[in-house]
Amino acid sequence: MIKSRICEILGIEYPLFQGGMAWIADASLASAVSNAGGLGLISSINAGTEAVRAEIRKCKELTDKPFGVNIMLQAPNAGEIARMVVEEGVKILTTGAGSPAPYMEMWKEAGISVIPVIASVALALKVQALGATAVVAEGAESGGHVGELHTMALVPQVADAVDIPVIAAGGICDGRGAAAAFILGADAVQVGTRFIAADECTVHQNYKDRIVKASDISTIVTGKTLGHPVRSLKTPFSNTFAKMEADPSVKPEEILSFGTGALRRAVKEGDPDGSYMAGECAGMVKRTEPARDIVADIIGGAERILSEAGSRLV
Ligand code: TUI
Repeated sequence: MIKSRICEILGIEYPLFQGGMAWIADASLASAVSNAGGLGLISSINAGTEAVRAEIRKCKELTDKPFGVNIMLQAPNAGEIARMVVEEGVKILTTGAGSPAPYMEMWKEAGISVIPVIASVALALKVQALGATAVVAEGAESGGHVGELHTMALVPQVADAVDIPVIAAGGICDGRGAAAAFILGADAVQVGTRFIAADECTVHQNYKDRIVKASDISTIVTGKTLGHPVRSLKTPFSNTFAKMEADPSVKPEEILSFGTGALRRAVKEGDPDGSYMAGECAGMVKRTEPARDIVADIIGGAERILSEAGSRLV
């Protein structure tokens, strides 16, 4: 099976991260992915700092393999979470939606491997200089908060610019995407959307159903006018959100307050008027299945494709 330098650095079997999806990535999903040989990640976006602490403790019970926490840096409790993960002895962190600079010294002193999610070469270079262990280069095909560049152009430019390992994210869902990412210079891949359909993912069944039913054109990016572009499934919610953005008489605060709590309602209640964040590859997710099968399909598929690539192309 495929391995790369990141496997040795983090003590994982396969170069596959599970995205630390807000409200979605909990101990159940993260431990299942870690037990399958990938890197499971718990999201810091949950019902407060103590709820995240509880997920970390639960994950320690459910797996003896490495796992990490994704810290959403724009959250109001980001500082509190940053200290809590040190108290809990978390050894691997990814960060998203901002620069982790304010916390790097504290985390490095605690011996934590810090892997920021970045969407540009400039931030990749900055975090490398600050001592990041690796970077996740996340293209705008991904779900949730997105940058401007897409995976195909972002990953090779980041791989050329930094010496530390690069984990490719955005639009990767199966062995084909993973093989492509490795060829672009990535040392590993991060997959989010497909893991929403994992049996061990605890989201409401309506969320899973929507992912499995999605097509290639089922997602939309809203929030650009607010400076917070977010990719989600097209729903009555995203439709109204986009209409509010296009209407000059609607104030930004009104739009923000309309969006507040919408992701949590989708994840926990399956609310048809919620926000179903998902990446462009939702259309490729055909079924629910155990996390172990998803890991095996992506890694096994990439290995097969890479070994056959030479003969296919002559
Ligand atoms: O963070 C993500 N994806 C997310 S966070 C999230 S939570 C949320 N909830 C409700 C509404 C909106 C969001 C859902 N999805 N991905 C990692 C990521 N980070 N993508 C892009 C970036 C990024 C962008 C700009 C990282 C750094 C950056 O630069 C900031 C700087 O200071 O230079």
